[in-house]
Amino acid sequence: MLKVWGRITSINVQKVLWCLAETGTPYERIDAGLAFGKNTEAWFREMNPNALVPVIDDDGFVLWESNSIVRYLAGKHGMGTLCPDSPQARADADRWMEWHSTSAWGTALRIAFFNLYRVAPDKRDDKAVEVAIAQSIQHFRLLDGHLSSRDYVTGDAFTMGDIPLGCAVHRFLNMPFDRPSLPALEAWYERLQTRKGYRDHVVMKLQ
Ligand SMILES: N[C@@H](CCC(=O)N[C@@H](CS)C(=O)NCC(=O)O)C(=O)O
Repeated sequence: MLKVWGRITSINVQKVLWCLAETGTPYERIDAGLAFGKNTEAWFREMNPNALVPVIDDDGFVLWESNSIVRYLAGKHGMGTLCPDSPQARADADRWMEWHSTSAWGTALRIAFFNLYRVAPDKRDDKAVEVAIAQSIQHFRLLDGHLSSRDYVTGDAFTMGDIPLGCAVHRFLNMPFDRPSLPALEAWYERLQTRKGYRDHVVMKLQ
């Protein structure tokens, strides 16, 4: 059976678990990372030399990098739905996955989250948090504009393109800071919450 290493509070693990739920793929999850440890041990580094979660082992095929895992699972178990058939539609979904993961704002959201949830209050870099929040708002505003004329990031149907951004939007809308009203983004967040996999693996108290 497919194995997933990673703690459920990791946003990158959440992407994978949500994708597995969407495709109805059975799996075994093993806690790893932060308090659970394991990820810095030699046997784990043999799987992922970065010592990070998530990692999957699909019948001997070991893969790390959460977006690559989502693409792999969507291609294997969700061709024509999660992973669009046409090269153009697939590239469109891919584009939004990349936009989240490789842009400066994706990093900004991580900086804000890290400081607010992983750093003791007296050690927080408040200036960095302020800048990160401003950048995140600017980019979620862009996504809000994009979603004002479609239900999901690539159009009428839910695809793998919604997964990384869907995980990020839960954090963005639930972190303790003021943000402008972003109606299309909020409607999309509501729409995602009708999906069991999203509710089960992503919509949780931030910690
Ligand atoms: N680019 C990697 C980043 C993975 C990553 O940063 N994982 C974090 C959790 S979100 C991690 O393993 N941190 C160390 C830990 O949890 O101990 C991916 O998308 O999979």
